[in-house]
Order: sequence, then C-alpha cells, then structure tokens
Amino acid sequence: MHRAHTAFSLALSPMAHKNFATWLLNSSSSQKLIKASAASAVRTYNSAAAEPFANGSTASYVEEMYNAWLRDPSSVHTSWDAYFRSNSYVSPPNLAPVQANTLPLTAFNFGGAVSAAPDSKTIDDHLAVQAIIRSYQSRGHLASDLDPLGILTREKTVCKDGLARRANEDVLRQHSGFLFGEQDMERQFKLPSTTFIGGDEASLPLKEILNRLENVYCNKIGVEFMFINSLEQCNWIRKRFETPGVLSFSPEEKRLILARLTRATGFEAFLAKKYSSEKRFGLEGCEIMIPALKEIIDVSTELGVESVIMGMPHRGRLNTLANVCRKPLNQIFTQFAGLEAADDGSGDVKYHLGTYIERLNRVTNKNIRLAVVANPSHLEAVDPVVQGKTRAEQFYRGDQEGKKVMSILIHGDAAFCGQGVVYETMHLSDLPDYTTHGTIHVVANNQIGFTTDPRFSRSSPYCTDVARVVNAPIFHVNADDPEAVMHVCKVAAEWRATFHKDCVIDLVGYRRNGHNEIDEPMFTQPLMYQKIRKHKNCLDLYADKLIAEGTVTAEEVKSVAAKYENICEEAFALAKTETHVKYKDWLDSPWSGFFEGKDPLKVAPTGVKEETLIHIGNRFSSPPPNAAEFVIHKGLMRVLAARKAMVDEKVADWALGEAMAFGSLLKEGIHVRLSGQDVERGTFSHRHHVLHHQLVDKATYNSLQHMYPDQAPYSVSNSSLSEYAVLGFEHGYSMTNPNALVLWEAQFGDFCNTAQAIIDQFISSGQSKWVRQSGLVMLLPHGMEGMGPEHSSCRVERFLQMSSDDPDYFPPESDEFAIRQLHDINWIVANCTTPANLFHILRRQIALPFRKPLILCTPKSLLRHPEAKSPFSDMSEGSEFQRIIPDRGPAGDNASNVKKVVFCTGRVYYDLTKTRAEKQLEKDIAIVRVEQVSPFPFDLIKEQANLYKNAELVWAQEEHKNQGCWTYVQPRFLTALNHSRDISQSDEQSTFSNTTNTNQESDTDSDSNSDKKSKPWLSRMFASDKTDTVTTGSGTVTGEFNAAKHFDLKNVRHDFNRPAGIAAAPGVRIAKTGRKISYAGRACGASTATGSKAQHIRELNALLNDAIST
Ligand SMILES: Cc1ncc(C[n+]2csc(CCOP(=O)(O)OP(=O)(O)O)c2C)c(N)n1
Ligand SMILES: [Mg+2]
Repeated sequence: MHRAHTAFSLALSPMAHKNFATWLLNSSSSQKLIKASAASAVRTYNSAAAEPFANGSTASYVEEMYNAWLRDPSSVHTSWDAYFRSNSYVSPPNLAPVQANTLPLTAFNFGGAVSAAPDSKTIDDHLAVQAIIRSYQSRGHLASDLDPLGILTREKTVCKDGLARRANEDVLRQHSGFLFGEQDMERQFKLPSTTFIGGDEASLPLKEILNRLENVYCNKIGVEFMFINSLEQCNWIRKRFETPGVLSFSPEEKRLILARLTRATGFEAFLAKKYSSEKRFGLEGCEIMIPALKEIIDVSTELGVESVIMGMPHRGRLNTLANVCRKPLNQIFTQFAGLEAADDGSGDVKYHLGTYIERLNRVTNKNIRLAVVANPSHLEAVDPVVQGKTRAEQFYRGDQEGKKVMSILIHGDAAFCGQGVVYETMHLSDLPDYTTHGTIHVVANNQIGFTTDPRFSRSSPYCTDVARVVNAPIFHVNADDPEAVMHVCKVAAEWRATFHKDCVIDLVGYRRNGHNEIDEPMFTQPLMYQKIRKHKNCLDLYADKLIAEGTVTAEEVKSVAAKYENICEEAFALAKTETHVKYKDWLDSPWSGFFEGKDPLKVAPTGVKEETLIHIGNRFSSPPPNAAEFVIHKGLMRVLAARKAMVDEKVADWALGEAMAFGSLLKEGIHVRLSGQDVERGTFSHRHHVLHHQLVDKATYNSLQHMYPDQAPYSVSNSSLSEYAVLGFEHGYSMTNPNALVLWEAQFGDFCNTAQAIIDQFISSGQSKWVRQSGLVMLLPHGMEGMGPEHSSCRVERFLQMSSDDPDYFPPESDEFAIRQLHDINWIVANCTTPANLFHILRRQIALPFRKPLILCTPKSLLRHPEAKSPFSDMSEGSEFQRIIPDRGPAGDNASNVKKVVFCTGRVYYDLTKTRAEKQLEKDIAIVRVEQVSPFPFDLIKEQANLYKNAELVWAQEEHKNQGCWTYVQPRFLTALNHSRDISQSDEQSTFSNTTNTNQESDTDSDSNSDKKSKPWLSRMFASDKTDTVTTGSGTVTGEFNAAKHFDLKNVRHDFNRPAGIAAAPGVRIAKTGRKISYAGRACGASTATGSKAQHIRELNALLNDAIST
C-alpha cells in the first residue's frame, strides 16, 4: 500500500518527465535506445533497473513507467511492456535522493564522442554493477565470514581477475555469472546514490567496487538491513559500514579493547583456577561480549544516556557483573564460598540475582547507573520485565524519548529463537505506551544450546530472525574480530540514539567448555570440540595481531594480564574474610527511602472524605469540558448519565468503585497505570475510561486524567494481544517505584496461564528469591457463568496453592493480626463482592508499609448486578477493607438459632442469597463472604464459627471441588476451628518462604552437609531431641526437634509463635472430634466449566439446592 502510494505520486510528478527528458529523450536516437536498453535488460538483469545509475531521475522514470504500465499496459512503449511483462522489474522500496557525488552521464566516456548518448552496453553494464552492489547490500551477509571456528564459513571462489572472493550465487544470484571481461575489471563505473563505498569518489574501477563490497559485506561483519522499509534508515546503515576507513582504530582504542578483553578473559580464567569444580556458565569463546557491552555503554553515555537497564541469562553473567557493572569482585567471589545468608533470599545468587551500581564512566567521564535485573532460570522471561522497568524509569524521569534511560537485552542463541516471549517482547517495542525507545539486543551466539545444534533448534537461517518483524537491523559479527565487534557496537548505540528503534548484535562465537564447566561437550559435539580445542582464544589472537602490527609489545600484553590477576587475587583474599552473604547487596531496584522510618505493621487508612468521592464521581460521570464540540456516542451518554445518577444517590457500582480508588490515589500523588487487552473500555464494556470523539479520529478524553490540577499521571493502555510479555512488562514497571498502583487485567482470567512463567517465577516468588517487592495488581475476571470452558476461571486454586501461609498454623491473635499476615505472605488473593471492598483493597495496596502482589478475582455479571453496589459511606473516612463480610440479615441478628452457615467467596454469594430468599430461609441460614481468601482470615472465621455455635458449617463454591478455593480453605478452616493437625510439617517452605523479615537471627552453624542445609525439614525428620524450645524475636517455638542443632535459625521469625504443647512425631496428626466444614458444590472436574449455559444453570441449581437446605 505504502509503496504503491509513493510510486503513484511520483508518476504524477511533472518533475519526473522533466528529468527524463533532459537525459534521454532529447537524444535523437531516444526511441531506439529505450528499445535496446529495455530489451537487454529483459535478457540480463532484474533488480538493476531499480537502482538509479546515471543520475537520480532514472529510477523515477523507470518507476513511473512501471506504474503507468500497471494502470494501462498500452500506455507505455512496447519495449517497456515486454520488459514489465517478463516480471524482471522489481520496484525499489523507495526512491533515493540524488547524492552529492553523482555525475552527469555525459561525464563518462562511452566509447564515442563525449556528448553522445550512452550505448546500450554501457547502460547494461551500469545496471549490472548496480545490481551487484545491491546484491551485496541485501545478501552479502550470507557469505560473510562469521564463524570463528570456520565450520560454516563458505570457501572463496576465484573470479575472472584472479582474486578470490566470498560472494557466491546466494549473494549475486543471476549476476554471479555475469561475464565481465578481464578488461572490465579496470573499467570505471559510476556509483549510484545508494552506496557509500566510493567515499568522495563518484566512480570507481569495477575491481575496486567488488573489493570494497567484499570487504564491507562478506568479511567479519554480516549486516542484515535491506528489509527495512525506510530508505533513510537503509542509507544511514550503508553509510556506517561502507564509508572507506570506518573500521580503522587508533592505537589507544586498540589498547583499550585489548585491556577489556584481558579482563574478560582473565576473570573466567581466575574463576576456573580457584573454583574448578563450580559451575559458572563461563563466557569462554565469546569473551568479546564484555568489551562489546562496554562499548555500547560508552557510546550511549556519550550520546546522553544516564541509566542502562540490562537483562541477561546465565552465560557470562558473573563476568558482566564484574567487568561491566564493576560490582566488587570480593562480593562476587563470596558467592562461591557457600556462606550463609545474613538476610532473606533463596541462595540463588550467582546466576540470578540482580545488581544496581552507580559509577563514573571513565571513558566518557559521565555518571552512569547500571542495573542488571534479577532473573529466573526461565530463559528470556526477564525480557519484558526489563522493558517494563526501563519504561517506568523513563516515565519517572520524564524521559519521553528514551534519551536518558535505555535497556540492553542479552540473549543466548537457542533461547532467542526458541522462546516465544522474545517475539511478544519485540512487539511491544514500538507501541506508544510500552516502547522503551529502542533496545539493543546482544546475542551471545555460541552456536549451541546446551547439547543441541542450531539445525535442530530453529527453522530460521539465523537465530536472530525474530527481530526482522520489527524492522530491526541485525549486525552479525565474528566474535574473534574485536575491532569488527566494536564497530558494530558503536553503530548499534548510534542507531538507537538516532532512530530510537531496536537493533540486534549477533556475536558469533563458540562455547569453549560444556554447557557448564563440569559438562562434557564431546559426548554430543565431538567434531566441533576437536576444532575448539585447537582454536586459540580471542585475546591471544588479538594480542598477536597487535604485537605483529607494532601497537603493543608482548611484555605489555603480559603485564596487563598480570595486573588484572593481582586485582583478582586481592579480591579473593578479601572475600575470604567475609562471613555472610548479603542479599541486599544484590537488589536491582532499591527503593531508597521507602521503608525507612515506617512502622512495618501500620496501614494507612483507606477511607476518604465523602466530598472527594463526590468530586471524583462527578468528574467521572461528566463529558469533557468542551462537550459541545466533543461528540460522544449516545450509548456512552447514557452510561455517564447513569453514573451521575449514582453519584447523586451516593452509591457506586463496580466501575465507579474502581474509579474512586484510582481517582483518590491520583489525588494523593500516586501514579496509576492500568494495562491489558482492551482495558480502556473494559472487556465487558463497563469501564469506559477513554471516550472517543465520534467525528474526529484519535480525539479522546479520559476524565481520570483531569480529576485534580496537581494529580499524579493516570495511564490506561490497551495492550498488544499478549499475556506473557505484557504481564512481565507490568511487573517490571511495578518494581521501579513503590508509590504507584500498577494493574494488569486479563481479558478473561482464563488467559493468564499463558503468562504462567511470570506468575510463578516473578510474582509469586520474587520477594523470597530476590528480596524484591512488587505491589502489582492482577485483575482476573472470574466466574462460572456458562460462558464456556475458556471464559470462566482464572484458576484461583493455582494462585492459592502458591500462597505461602501455613494451613496448620493459627498466628497469634492481636490487633496486628491482619497486617502481620500480609507482611509475612508472598501475595494476597481476594475475590470481592462489593465495589467498596474493591475500592479499599486497591487503596490498601498503597496504604501498606510494604508491597505485595494482589491477585484479584474480578466479576463479570456483577459489573451490572443491581445489588452489587456500595453506598459512599462504605468508602468514606473510617471505613476499611473487610476481610470477611458477615451476614447482616435476620440470620446474623439471631445467630444462635441459625442452622447452617454457608461460607463463600465471590459472585456466587448473590446466587446464594437469592435462593435463600426464595426458600424463605433467611433466619435459618447465614451466608458469610470470605473476601480475602489468602492470607486466610483465621481469626474472623473463628469468630464467625463461635457466633453460630449450633450451626452446621458449609463451604459453597461454584467451581468444581478440585478447583476454586476449597482445597485451600478446607485445612485452614480446620485450623481456625481448632481441629487442626499437629504442628509438625515436613515441608518448611510453606511456612517460611516468601517473607520479609527485619527481626531475625542468623545461623552461624557451619554444618557442611549442604543437603541438610538446603532442606532443614530433612534434618528435622531424623532429629532425636523432640523437646527443644527456641526463643526468637518475640515468640517461642516449641517443636519436636533439636532446633538449635538442626534447624536453620535464620528462618525463624518473630511471628513464628506456634501453640505450645502439641508436639507429635512428624507426620502424625492429632485427631480431635468436633466441628468440621463440609463442601457444597460441583464434583471434581477436568475442565473449568461446561460449555453450555443451560448445563451451567442446571449445575448451579444443584449447588444452590445443596448449599441452601437445612
Ligand atoms: C525456558 C527454559 N527452558 C529450558 C531451560 C534449560 N536450559 C538452560 S540453558 C539451556 C540452553 C540455552 O542455550 P542458549 O540460549 O544458546 O544459551 P547458552 O547456554 O548457549 O549460552 C537450556 C535449554 C531454561 N533454563 N529455560
Ligand atoms: Mg547458545
């Protein structure tokens, strides 16, 4: 479309005719010439015709003819007709501007008089040369010398002039056989405007043209860029690679490369020497990545970048931390010493924890902040998280164009092409609310993934092909050529600074060792590894080169290496004096000032003044101030009017409750960002935060952005159709600043499982693994409403299974019960039934003195349910979030006579109350809503059970028995009802992980049994002393094991205050008779729902009859 449009407008241009007339038609033999050139073109060439060769107007003319022919074949000369019919013509992506070095064609001697028109051979030959230039530009990379091992390198072939060249048929296609005579090699050819190989020369001998093209495109760099649709960008790249002399480096620059390479190589060698039996996922074979990253950072800093956020996998991570981030070496070496942690964290340091460093860049003399984001083993999962964090940092700095903050993503070759999240992340790169204004992707391409060869791990020619979809240029480079690598990095950094678009550097190296250092690669890649064994490392190769050319001496090389080894030795000695690992040293996004001076157990009030609610309500229900000009859809006028009526009545529905929460937070200076598929309107058409002018394209109004003049920014963004990348992105965004409410909404809760890796590896466990908090809210529409098996359930059972509160442990009751629970758990899972509770729970995310992710099941039918409304009084000052909502009707008033209490959560409450009313059982059956399911409100459940002393207790849920909340609530009910199991547990994780603790003791026990250390429960299983008591911060542990000896005391919490005296042998339950909770609902099921509405209703009726009966 775009190309057709360009061509069409050119065809209409009177200038095109004028240019045409001046150089060709004025000639007396013009018609003959057209015929001759067109005919010969048909015979010999195709894309040559797409390039201007004689002056800038030729291509315009050809293009013009082509378009005229497309419209009407008879409108052009028969020779053109024949030419175009042969399908030989390929329209250029765009037309090139006339370049400064173009010469009139008459400047060339065509064998006749100077003023004579060019003969057809001259034109043919020029077209051929042009085609060859273009071939090199488009496909030269296919023959470039990228593989340091030479396994994939193509042989050179000897050309007519006796010179060996690499470009072959893959590159030159039909032009490879073009037989220039040897005498042609010396012939002068005019260079088209689309090449820069000439420098200041407007023409060159053919031989020189070929040599220069070979050198640029078929040497150690393979540039893939001709698929880019922008001519400006293509020319920009051509210029940076083709201009003569671009690859020359000063002696100082070469020494710097050598020094950096020495450090990168020395670091791995040092670790190999000191920790020979440890895995470190070394970078050997691709050590150049370290100088490469440094070059990118240097150039970017020079161009204005102040903060770089990096995401990377295992390979070379330690080297990057040491030599790019300059994290103190002793801190890194400490990780190998197997020391105990002084604070929380999973011991997952070496390859997974992040870091954050602020330092002076010595090359540019500018301050720079470098962060490496903590990442799980799940390859590439960190990509969108990095992007979200980068975007957030840009946002908070007001860096709207990404000039100050940038991201670098480092990939393995197998993961880059194999993991779908890479594609999803790439697709965020140019979206207005998700772009980070250009990411530099660096692939540490060691041509292997664990034990799998590329031919079995990808169908694409390169591991980088995914980047082509966003028109990112791809710079392949031989990792054994440091200068070529540095050049590519410089270009990449300049590209990002110029166009603010992604680009890829493919560092083609090899992996000297196995996947890790104790792995045997010869099992699976014997021939490759025979080659590798004989291959000199990059540092030695480069040092040899610099010594040979006289840039450095052999002594200098040795002394640089020795100096670095000394540095390592000193750090090694220092590391030996360390007694503990401090996880807090490894935070990638410290929230300085957030925790300080805060009472960790105090929640700020969440209710707000009624006048605030009225103000927000009025704004939210009003059309834009210029309503007369802004035409709103009639349906939306009705929505606004209904909202206004609610505000006048001082009640809120779901959308209004949410808007009240957002608006009031914005008023308090809290940035709110809501992202997900179709969130602006809301999947269920209830939200309507963005009003669209019905007559003016892209004119919109968002009232939440105009609540108060000094409010914080509100952003609501329809996302790409991705869960994995977008949820990861929002998680990254939420990590950056605790004073923001970041929400991701699934279209239906069911779809969140395509983002499972983000949920499992980051959201549920980020704090326990990496000491990193996030207050991200996941809004998950959930409800079995007969919408089919894929539009029903957010699989709340899965979230609950990952909740870290202990089902068997009733924490001590106190005024701080609720906040302590929140403090200690990994995340919050809730299903609210009222807009007021939604309002409070969202505001509570910010009111908490710490941050926890909130998994919120949200309603569908309740959005419009006439009873699912809240009076303003439930949101105003003094009101707060209700963890459970007791029965406030006749049953609640006369509790001792109640026969049955039905506990439930979520929308089924409304079905239950309706059925109870229909059966006139309001006095006999109480219905209690559990609004916050996890952490479990043990105290309130106990209170309710005590209130209804004589009643049977039932848990009713619309999800199947093996789904929903039942399996989570059942054991907790038993604990709340004091019919708990004994306190022994054989898995420590459920109690202790995922907690933030400021009051713990540390274990100095240096038991070397690592299995016991990592699994304290195992020690306890076989402990003999069962009566030890351990006193901790504020509580007492009485257990059946010798805690001081076997138990990892660092994990003992001040809140670890188990009821005493109920010790028993591990695994033995203390059975007590008494009250139980029974289940009312559907049987177990394999699917989340039945497909038909009718069946759903039948099943629901059965559930209601079961639950509401006495
Ligand atoms: C999502 C995921 N799947 C599988 C693995 C297991 N794994 C770890 S490293 C690796 C090979 C990675 O190859 P590549 O991306 O080329 O990186 P390299 O190790 O070669 O640097 C695999 C399969 C993983 N970590 N993550
Ligand atoms: Mg690899």
